[in-house]
Amino acid sequence: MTSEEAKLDREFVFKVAILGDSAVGKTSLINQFVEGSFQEDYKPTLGANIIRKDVKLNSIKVRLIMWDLAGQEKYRVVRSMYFQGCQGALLVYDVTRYNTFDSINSKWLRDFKKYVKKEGVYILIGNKTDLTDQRTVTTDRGKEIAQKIKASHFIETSAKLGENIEEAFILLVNQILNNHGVEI
Ligand code: G3D
Ligand code: MG
Repeated sequence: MTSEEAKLDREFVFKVAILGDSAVGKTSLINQFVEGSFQEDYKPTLGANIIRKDVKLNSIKVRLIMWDLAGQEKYRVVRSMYFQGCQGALLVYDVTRYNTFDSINSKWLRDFKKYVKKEGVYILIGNKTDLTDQRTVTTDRGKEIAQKIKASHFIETSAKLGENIEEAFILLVNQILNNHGVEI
C-alpha cells in the first residue's frame, strides 16, 4: 500500500458530549443529526442512550459516539463515565431562555474542563432559532460569549427545522481532527 492509499483509509473514533440545561434541545439535535427527523413529543431520555453515527470528511472516516443523558447527570459516577474519553463537546443553550445561556459558562463548560483533563475542544450552539418571537439571546451576545469562553466556533441551529445541524457536528469533528494534527 502506498502512503497515499494509507491516507485514504484513515479512521477515527471520537466520543463527544452534548451539554446544556434540560430542554435546550440536546436529544432533538442528536435525532435530527442521526435520523434527519424531529419528534414533537420526544420522551425525556431515561438513563443513557448511546448513539453512533459515521461521517466522512473527504477521505477521512469518523465514527462519532454520542451519549445522550437525562435525569441522572447529578450522579457523579454517571458524569465521570459520560465524560470519560470525550474529545469534544457541543455546548447548547436555548435562544429563548437566557438562564440556559448563563449556565454554559457557569456550569457546563466548568464541568467539561473538570472531567476532560486532556485538551478537549468545544463549540457553542444557540438552538431554537425558529422561535423568533420568543428569542431573548441575540446572535451578537452568543458570538461574544463564544469568544470569551474560547469556543472553537459559534453556530445557531433549529433542531425543529433541521437548520445548521449537520454543520454544527461537522465543525466539531473538524476541530477535533485539527486538534489531533490531522489535515482534511
Ligand atoms: P433536551 O434533550 O436538551 O432536554 P429536547 O431537549 O430535545 O428533549 O427538547 C426539549 C423541547 O424543546 C421539546 O419540546 C422539543 O421538541 C423542543 N425543541 C428542541 N429543539 C427545538 C427547536 O429547534 N425549535 C423548537 N421550536 N423546539 C425545539 P417538548 O414540547 O416536547 O418538551
Ligand atoms: Mg434529552
